[in-house]
Amino acid sequence: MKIQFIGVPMWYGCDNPGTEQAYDCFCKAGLARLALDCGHQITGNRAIPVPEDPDKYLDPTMEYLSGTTAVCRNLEQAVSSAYAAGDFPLILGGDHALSIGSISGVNHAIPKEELTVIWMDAHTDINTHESSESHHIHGMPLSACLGLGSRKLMDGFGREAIKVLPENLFYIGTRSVDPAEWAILQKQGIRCFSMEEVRERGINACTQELLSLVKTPCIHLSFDVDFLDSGAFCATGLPIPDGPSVADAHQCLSLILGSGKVRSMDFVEYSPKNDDEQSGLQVCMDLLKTCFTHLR
Ligand SMILES: [Mn+2]
Repeated sequence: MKIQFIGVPMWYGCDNPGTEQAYDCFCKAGLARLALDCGHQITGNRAIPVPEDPDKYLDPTMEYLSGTTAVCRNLEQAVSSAYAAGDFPLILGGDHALSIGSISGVNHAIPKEELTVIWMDAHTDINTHESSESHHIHGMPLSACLGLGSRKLMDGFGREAIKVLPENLFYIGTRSVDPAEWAILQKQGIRCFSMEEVRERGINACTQELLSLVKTPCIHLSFDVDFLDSGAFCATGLPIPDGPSVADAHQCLSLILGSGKVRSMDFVEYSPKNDDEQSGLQVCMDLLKTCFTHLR
């Protein structure tokens, strides 16, 4: 596979500096080498420019709106170009707000009827600007991609106003959901393999059922490191307990990437600031290695 690494050194969506250093850490820890050793080619490796000092309260319901949308527009272009070249864009965050840009970029090549999004995350990131209590945009990317929420996070992004259909969105590992988010999930009929279900049935059975429900030729996989149990991994802004083990994360990633349908991926929310011993970095590099091993 021809892979383009696209770094997104941004923290505006989580309002918590740290995640902007992740891409640099991955590069220095040998990201390119991992991909080459798995037989992939690297056709691009660069970071998206991030504006300095954007206005935090331009819109108080969406903090750092202008900075975040500026980054997402650049990212959209980069992902769209990678797709046009037949390459696999691997988007390395940065915080999870960047998915507005990555999914919008994919939308230039893949219409919503043909795209499935799999969200590996403790959270559902589907608040709107009205339901969010934190006003952090990293909790809103999916409402934006589904065409819910504020026009300011949707207008001008992608080829279609709606980039993902609710029947083509799947969650796994979920365990921290706001009441307003539950209401959206119910109303939209979105299938969520919650941690409760994963604990009961096992990661293998849940991931396999999820893949059996995918009806489209292409998958965008969005992996938030807070998917992992906080006891095993806490190098992120909002670590959440009772999540999957590191072994379960490897298993889940290997099955999804092994499906052969994943055409783009986000890897987000690693924060070196919360990783004094660099043990979290090693977990990230091992997970990325599993991705490269099974990507086809
Ligand atoms: Mn997330």
